[in-house]
Amino acid sequence: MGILARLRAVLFSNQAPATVGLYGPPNAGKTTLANRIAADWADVTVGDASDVPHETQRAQRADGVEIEGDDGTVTVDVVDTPGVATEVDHAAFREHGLSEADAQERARGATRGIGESMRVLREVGGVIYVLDATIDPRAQVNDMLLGIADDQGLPLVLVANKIDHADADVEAVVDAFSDREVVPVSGLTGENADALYSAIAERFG
Ligand SMILES: Nc1nc2c(ncn2[C@@H]2O[C@H](COP(=O)(O)OP(=O)(O)OP(=O)(O)O)[C@@H](O)[C@H]2O)c(=O)[nH]1
Ligand SMILES: [Mg+2]
Repeated sequence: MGILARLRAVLFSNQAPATVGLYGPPNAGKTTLANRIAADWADVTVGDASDVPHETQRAQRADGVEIEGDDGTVTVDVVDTPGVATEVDHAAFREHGLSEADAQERARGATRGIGESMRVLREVGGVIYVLDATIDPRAQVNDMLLGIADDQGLPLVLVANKIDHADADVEAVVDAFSDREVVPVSGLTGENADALYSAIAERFG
């Protein structure tokens, strides 16, 4: 740790940790990534992941997670949030084998979850924005959420997730958000997690 970082750590050691929210569209891998961060640094689990979208329907958290990067350490409260979508189509859940009643219920929970994510966005001190690098990043929901985060002046780490996947196209994410630094990772395998931890420590420290 450099001398400034050490001085800052001593001066602000009693300060409450920043709350950092994982945000993004459904199925981007937020919970998987939150679990990896929490397992690597706090030996805890945050929540359940699923290939059925809108699995997370309430914000869930791991508090006081101390994360070490190349140039410093930061302690953050990590909040995994429900995936945000501009539309919730209950019929899509039927394609995952859910009954009509279960699909309706999941759609209601997903919609409540989006409301919860938007409420929590007003309370966080920083955002880890998670994109699935296997799908086109130019979606309305990304512009909407990134715009709100920018308007609030929130420090943000933009993640291109699922780089272990054969269909991952990190360049498409870099092209779509050329004014931002993109951190490619795999929450599933942990590939490039060190770069993410350095970005977190730098951005939220
Ligand atoms: N190949 C690959 N799959 C991943 C990765 N991260 C997550 N997944 C898969 O993507 C699916 C969605 O993962 P979740 O972690 O539940 O995604 P989420 O963003 O929390 O989804 P919601 O809670 O629905 O918003 C699951 O099938 C995960 O196993 C990754 O880095 N690589
Ligand atoms: Mg989730």
